[in-house]
Amino acid sequence: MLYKTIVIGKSILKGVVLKSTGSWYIVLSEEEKVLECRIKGLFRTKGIKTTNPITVGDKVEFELEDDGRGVIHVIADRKNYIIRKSINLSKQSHIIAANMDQAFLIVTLAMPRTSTGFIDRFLLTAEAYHIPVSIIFNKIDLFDDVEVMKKVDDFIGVYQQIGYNCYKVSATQNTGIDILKQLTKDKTTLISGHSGVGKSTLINNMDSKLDLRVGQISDAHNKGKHTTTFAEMHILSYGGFIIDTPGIKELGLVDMQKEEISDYFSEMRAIRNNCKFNNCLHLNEPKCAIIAAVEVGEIAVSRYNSYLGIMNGEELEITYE
Ligand SMILES: Nc1nc2c(ncn2[C@@H]2O[C@H](COP(=O)(O)OP(=O)(O)O)[C@@H](O)[C@H]2O)c(=O)[nH]1
Ligand SMILES: [Mg+2]
Ligand SMILES: [Zn+2]
Repeated sequence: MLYKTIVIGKSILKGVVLKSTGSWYIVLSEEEKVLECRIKGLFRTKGIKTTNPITVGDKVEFELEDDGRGVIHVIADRKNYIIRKSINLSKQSHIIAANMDQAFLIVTLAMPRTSTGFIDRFLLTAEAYHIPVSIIFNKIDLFDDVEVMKKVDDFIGVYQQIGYNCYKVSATQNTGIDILKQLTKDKTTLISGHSGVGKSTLINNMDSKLDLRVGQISDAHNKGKHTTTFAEMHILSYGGFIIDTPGIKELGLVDMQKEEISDYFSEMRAIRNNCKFNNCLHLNEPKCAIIAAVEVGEIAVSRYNSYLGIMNGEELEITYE
């Protein structure tokens, strides 16, 4: 009698990466099990040198090993991703997260103050990656004075006017949290913003099942203490995912030409065809529609200054972190 060796094919499972801990990845399988996985083979991201082959939000296929852990062998094409430039000279980028439906930029106008330069760079990056952004102004409880609130509203008005949805919230007073729950339900949402703006506090309030570590702001320098180091995707108990990011110093732009930059400022994109020269960089060219719009107040001076800063290749100075 002939015996054949029967190899039982291991079943292929699908899941999404919740967290990376260096060589291990925490994956949520379609069966809603949280598993540890490692990778097999080389994975490269086209066009950029990255320090991490797999990122939070990646959709993967894996096989289960006998010890109950998985081996990832396929990463699905990414719908989008967002990167952070490396701080050293290796020119490598770190992919922060992939496959987002939207991003929330959490902004505070005090404790710590988020600069327009930072906001505008974030918006530019998100535009370039086609990620819709809502701007969440947190800590509005700090502005109980009518005069001060008027300044806050003027600031917000700049972004509303150019088409960004803006929300005023207070994580500590539970103001505006319900709308954030509605917006995030059944979506994958990247939460970004400097350390100390209240990202973790907000996420904890949106879903009481979550218990993220909340840092402290040191009174001495209004400094946001760095308590989160890696991006992590949290499962919302009411449906959807939240990606909490470390305090991002600056998002990296991949391969953006100077001529393209005004395309990612939505209010500039709308009128740039009215410039006299079709290769106008809107710096000091004659009959530039964008400079004219800044002069009559149709484009905010702060936005144009951010544009100039980016065109001049200025590194954004962030005084906290
Ligand atoms: N006044 C005020 N403080 C807040 C609010 N949200 C968060 N904080 C405080 O800001 C600090 C930083 O919060 P955290 O959630 O750790 O910020 P993260 O670094 O962005 O995650 C903590 O001391 C929070 O209690 C808010 O709406 N109002
Ligand atoms: Mg945090
Ligand atoms: Zn122009």
